[in-house]
Amino acid sequence: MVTLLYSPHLITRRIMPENQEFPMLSLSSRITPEHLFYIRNHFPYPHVDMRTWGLSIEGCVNKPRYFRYHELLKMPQVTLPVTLECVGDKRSFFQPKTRGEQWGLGAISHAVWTGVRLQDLLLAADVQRHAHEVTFEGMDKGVRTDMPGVFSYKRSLSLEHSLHPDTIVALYMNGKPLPYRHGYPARLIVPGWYGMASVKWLHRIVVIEENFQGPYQVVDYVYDRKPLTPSSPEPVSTIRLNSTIAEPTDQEVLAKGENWVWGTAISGRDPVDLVEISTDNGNTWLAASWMDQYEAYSWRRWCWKWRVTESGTYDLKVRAKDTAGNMQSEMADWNVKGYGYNAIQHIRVYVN
Ligand SMILES: Nc1nc2c(c(=O)[nH]1)N[C@H]1C(S)=C(S)[C@@H](COP(=O)(O)O)O[C@H]1N2
Ligand SMILES: [Mo]
Repeated sequence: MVTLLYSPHLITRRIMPENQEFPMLSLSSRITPEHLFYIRNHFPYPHVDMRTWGLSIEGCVNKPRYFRYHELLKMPQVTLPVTLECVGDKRSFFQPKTRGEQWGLGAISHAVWTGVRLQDLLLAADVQRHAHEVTFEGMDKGVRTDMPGVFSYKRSLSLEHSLHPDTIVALYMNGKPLPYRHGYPARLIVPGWYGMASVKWLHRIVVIEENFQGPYQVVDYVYDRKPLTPSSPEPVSTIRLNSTIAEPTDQEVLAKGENWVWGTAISGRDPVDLVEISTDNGNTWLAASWMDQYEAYSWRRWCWKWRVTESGTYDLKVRAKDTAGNMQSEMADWNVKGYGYNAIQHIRVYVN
């Protein structure tokens, strides 16, 4: 059984379990090719045996169901482009440092996902009236350092969100069956939310009457800002407004003349409608151009032609604005687990 796949094209942040990020420098197409798509695992890869695999729908339902893979493939399919971003993306930029994988810029990637609406599966199981949440269990499991026991990777969503037409059980990524590392044979895709919601190697869906209290729901993936006085911390949900310079990279040396600055912008809330670049450490800003159309749930590439006539040291910054008037800020929203870093990115380049 393969337990480690280890792509040489990615930047490794942890070997076991395997955690690797997309090198933002390799951004060329809007869609991230499979071999460059970031990988975020809590546990070793699970063993998947397709002779016995099925997706069960249980709990507060009148008709418990068990869908075999070929049955899911035959159901009506929807296709959605969705950017996945780990909420730990850019964690290494937090000051003071926080624990966890020290992700740089690339715990984020974009793919086109095809699969079955979760709604269709839940309707087929006939959800009972008193249902409140839906839990999603992956086949991977392991131990934690903070509590005894063996845990599956398991998350929940509200019933309402589970019935949203864009919440899907994906079977394909970029037109091919889901790669094993990305959750084959089936994974949840929760568009607009940070990646932890999109449970890979999905095999059991349980409809429940209460609030799910598993550790990947209430211990991890909450913005914990006051470790000493925990006042019901806010759960992580949608992707925050963010923008990233893919090229040039920090500390790079450029030649005088025309240089392209380019990268991505994203928000899981209101659409991003402006990206601005500064080459003087934030004193003046100029609008970048879009390389991609707006598409819901998707990052958008931008570019900016920089004509540099004088050699020297330049402090470049990028910031995004959304249609609701929000703008990225200079200060990161520091929290204990290092989640949701979206402060304005700052790089230094040297022009010779
Ligand atoms: N079963 C399972 N699903 C999971 C995880 C996991 O460890 N196990 N990690 C989650 C997290 S934190 C992220 S960011 C995304 C990463 O998806 P990817 O590895 O396909 O990029 O998967 C989510 N789904
Ligand atoms: Mo994540």
